[in-house]
Amino acid sequence: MNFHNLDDTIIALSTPQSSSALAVMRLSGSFQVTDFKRFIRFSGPIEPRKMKRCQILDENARIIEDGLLCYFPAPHSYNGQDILELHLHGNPFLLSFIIELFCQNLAIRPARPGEFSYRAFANKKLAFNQLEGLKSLLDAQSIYAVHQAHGLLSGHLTEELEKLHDQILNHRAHLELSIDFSVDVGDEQSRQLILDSYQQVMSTISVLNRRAQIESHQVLSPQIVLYGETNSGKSTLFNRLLAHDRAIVSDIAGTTRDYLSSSLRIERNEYQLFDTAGIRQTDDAIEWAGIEKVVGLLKSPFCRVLVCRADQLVNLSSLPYLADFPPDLCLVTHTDLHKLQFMLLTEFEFPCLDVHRDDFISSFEHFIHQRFTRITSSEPLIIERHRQLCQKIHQLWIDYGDLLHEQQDIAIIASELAIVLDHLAELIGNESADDVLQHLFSSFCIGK
Ligand SMILES: Nc1nc2c(ncn2[C@@H]2O[C@H](COP(=O)(O)OP(=O)(O)O)[C@@H](O)[C@H]2O)c(=O)[nH]1
Ligand SMILES: [Mg+2]
Repeated sequence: MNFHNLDDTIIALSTPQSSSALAVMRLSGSFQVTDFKRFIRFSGPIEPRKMKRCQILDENARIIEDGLLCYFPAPHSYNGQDILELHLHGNPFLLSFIIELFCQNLAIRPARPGEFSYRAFANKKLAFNQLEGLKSLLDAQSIYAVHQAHGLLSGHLTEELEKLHDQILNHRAHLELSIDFSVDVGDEQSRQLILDSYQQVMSTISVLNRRAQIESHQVLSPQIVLYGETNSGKSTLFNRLLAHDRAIVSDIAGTTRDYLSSSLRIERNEYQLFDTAGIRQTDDAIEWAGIEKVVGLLKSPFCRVLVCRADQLVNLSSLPYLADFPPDLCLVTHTDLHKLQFMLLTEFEFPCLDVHRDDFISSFEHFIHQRFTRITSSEPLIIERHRQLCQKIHQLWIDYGDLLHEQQDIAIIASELAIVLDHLAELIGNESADDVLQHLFSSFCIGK
């Protein structure tokens, strides 16, 4: 890691560097609060984890700030070191001044991004998965993400993975037993034990693999993309769903070129709703660039919503892009002009909603919410690194199973098993490679 000595005393603002009523500054290292008495004044003894009034003094012992301090002595602190929190007024100028003052006059240096938490990791206060949970909690944009982040923080995933690790060790024990004592136990019986324990591990890994199939952005920042022919009524619907005139509506085909997006809140979840350029053959380079962007958006959104005029439903199957981008829902427009043929709707594999029905908005919201609930009920993994490793372990376990069934040489089988265990150790994360650690901590803010 690129952090300096873990024993240095570091300082940083834990709250944003902007005007606010209050701000929290934190110091971490190995110290007594009295070490800073020239600049931090207080009276009487300090009780750990209790707020106490204090004044901050400058080099000439003039009071420059009046606030509260709270001392968390090692090892019972967030990161296992001595931590001092200063609760001050949120004046960015004054806060920078205080940090500079301390760094110039005391053996203190500014913290790097994520350095407080890195120390928690180094002191085994937080496992790597928990740190990833902490990061997701700081970034969470949906209540689902908040719950998942708390699950990671409280170590649920780590527990599950450790159980899987035990299952694999149990399987390995059967394997070793069969090598050592197969004559006693009986070849058939010991082989059955190996295959049974293999299957047991397989069912745990399969659950994880299913959870790893859903791309995390689908539940962290779910996108609803309106797409379809020009003049089908996408922009009209976009405005109607947002309840304000955001997009230009016109009967001139090709009006929407660059896509528009806006937040849409449905039942405590925030979605990004996209209005896009109509998909058609065109010689206009700018319109074509817009269409290429639509294709990008349609690759894996949370929900593809096709917008189609009632009189064009009969030709729906001839639309070339539907094979690559099948809709999850179709909104049928212009039903005020053209009668909707209900028989036609039964031919489609996706549900259709008539936008001129009185209950259209509530039906649409219900559909979206149900879909979100269904996807999240399988508890998709929200960290990309976890998804990739789970998929990899699943594949490795299948390959390992082939070797077992083929009754390959035991040395080959054992080395394949060791590879699976290595990947699992990486997923649990306690022995993560330096570059993985570096990546995570550099994405933390300063002061975390
Ligand atoms: N009669 C009727 N006109 C509509 C309906 N939806 C949209 N329009 C009109 O169709 C034209 C194209 O609509 P627009 O929303 O810009 O389509 P887009 O190209 O898909 O974004 C505009 O003149 C709209 O007023 C509808 O359901 N019924
Ligand atoms: Mg439009």
